Amino acid sequence: MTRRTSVTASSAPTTAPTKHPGILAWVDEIAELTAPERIVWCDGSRDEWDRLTDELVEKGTFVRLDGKPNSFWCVSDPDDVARVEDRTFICSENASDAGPTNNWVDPVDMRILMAEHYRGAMAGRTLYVIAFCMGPLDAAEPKFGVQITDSPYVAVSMQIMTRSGARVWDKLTADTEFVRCLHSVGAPLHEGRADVPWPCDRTKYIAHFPESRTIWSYGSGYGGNALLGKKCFALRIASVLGRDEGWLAEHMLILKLTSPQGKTHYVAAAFPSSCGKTNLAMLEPALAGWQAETIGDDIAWMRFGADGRLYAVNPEAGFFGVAPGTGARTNPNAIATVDRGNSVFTNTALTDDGDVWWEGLTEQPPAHLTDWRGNDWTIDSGTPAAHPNSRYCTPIEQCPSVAPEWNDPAGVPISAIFFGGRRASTVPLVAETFDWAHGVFTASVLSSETTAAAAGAVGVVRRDPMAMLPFLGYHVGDYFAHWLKLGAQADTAKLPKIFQVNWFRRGEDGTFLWPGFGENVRVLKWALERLDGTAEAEWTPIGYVPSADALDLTGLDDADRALVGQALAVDTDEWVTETRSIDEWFAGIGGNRLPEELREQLAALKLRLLGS
Ligand code: GTP
Ligand code: SPV
Ligand code: MN
Repeated sequence: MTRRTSVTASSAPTTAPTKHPGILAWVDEIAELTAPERIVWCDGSRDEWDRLTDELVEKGTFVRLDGKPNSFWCVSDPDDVARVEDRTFICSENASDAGPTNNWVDPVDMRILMAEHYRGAMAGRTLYVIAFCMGPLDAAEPKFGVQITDSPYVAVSMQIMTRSGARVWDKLTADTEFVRCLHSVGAPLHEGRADVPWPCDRTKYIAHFPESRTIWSYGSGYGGNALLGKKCFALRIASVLGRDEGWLAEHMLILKLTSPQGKTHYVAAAFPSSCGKTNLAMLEPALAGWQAETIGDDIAWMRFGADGRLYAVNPEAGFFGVAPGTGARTNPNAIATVDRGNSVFTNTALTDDGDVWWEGLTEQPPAHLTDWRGNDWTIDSGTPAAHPNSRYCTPIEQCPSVAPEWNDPAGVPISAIFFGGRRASTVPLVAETFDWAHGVFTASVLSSETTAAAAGAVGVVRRDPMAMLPFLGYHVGDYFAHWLKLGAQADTAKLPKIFQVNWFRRGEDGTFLWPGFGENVRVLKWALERLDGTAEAEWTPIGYVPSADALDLTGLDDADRALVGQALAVDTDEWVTETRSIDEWFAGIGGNRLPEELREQLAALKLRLLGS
């Protein structure tokens, strides 16, 4: 085992910037277990960023880009490109609290199992200690985390994605509560062993201990598995905090919309991974006079305010966005954000002049690229140059469409919530649910085709309730009950209206029926007009859909216009088939934890379908 020392050749801070006894004891304990060569306490400074990125370049993990200031390209191990849902565990004390949608292992067994993997795992490496805060630092009750990691890639990415460093250390008093986030790539550098650009282990565990607010991640360096503030803390652990404290942690974007008349609304939208949140959050409206501003693109924490309205904050400080499909036409705000630099690109392609490229960035690829596997690439290669789940990591403050209130600790009041997925058939472009309970039902049966954001098959339809299937920290039936209860306690008139959307319905030729992206503002406009009671709608068994000419199609291409009717259609036969699959989904949740109200909602839907 390599000896641990507190001396280092670099200028990295090796003395603890905190007197928090819990943090000091925990770091000692983990260092004892994992045996790193040195410990570095991260201060979140520009000096630290420069030191770490220089080290990553020297190691061959990062390539400094010529095309963007202070930006880096890297490729992962080809087997470490996405979240690993089958290796993700909710280790609640009782198996039944993890529910039927999560993998469960007894917490004591898991600790023993993982401790064996962690033993000596950081040999030859640096243990970084990162203090971070999810949400605004001046929130009434800021939510802190401390991540231990042996990955400088993670340390750099956490600087972008969270509020971290000295400003957080300064806030941690001796008794501040924090979520313990332990991460190792699981690749010890024993004496004489050479490092690789992307160390990781074939065996991976992403484990959550909800009762002790602890996360143990082992074996992967990929975003959602390794940047523990994100899905592990801000969704899985936070959903448990929200259950206990009466709020919601959701896989949602937050968007500010201002009409040509100057009326502002904030909306939230939940779509499964790689189904359009970032793009809607940065939308460039196709309708003249509308303004869209970004508050968050992936996670929303929502609680009812003293005035009875539901307020949302973005707990993150950066975007970890899907690169493919992002171009000047589809998402100019994302392109402008990364063009300002200070960004990390993972598993995209590299151009010969030192910039990044991915499918959809430009219509024509450059003549020659280095692909995400590090190989020469030309159009004749027959494989994608960028991995379909390649990502950019970039600060939210650089986004030209960022709303000034993105960092407001009070959050923003939500007028409408949209739930959507990728469905080639059945689900119409938009439908307004009848009320909160029907909206919760609709969200509880949300479904989508799987994407490259998680390892495994792509394109398989599955239920993804509230777009939270992979991110729930507790029993899905209890989660539905929590949603219903919050609505029942609230003032009905102040509850957000709930809508279902589908940008991904396809025609018989297999192409999308709706142009999407900036054109989605037409759907948002109709929804906001429904709040004011000014837009026409038709009753269908699944909710209200826009009447023939209620969607504003001004300026829409004739070819697209011709398909809107098909995109909006609600087909009774398709929905009857859908209810059979919903039957199976509900049956799998188990009778005693599925709220009766949702069972009644399903029965009511079946009756409406029978009568239509
Ligand atoms: P995560 O970061 O994985 O949670 O994903 P996300 O929900 O933020 O998805 P994102 O906005 O990154 O979109 C994923 C993919 O869907 C990208 O390739 C987009 O180009 C594509 N996409 C987004 N919005 C639309 C749309 O309105 N229509 C179509 N056809 N594609 C879209
Ligand atoms: C997702 O998969 O939903 C993401 C990317 O937003 S990750 O942070 O890796 O989970
Ligand atoms: Mn996501």
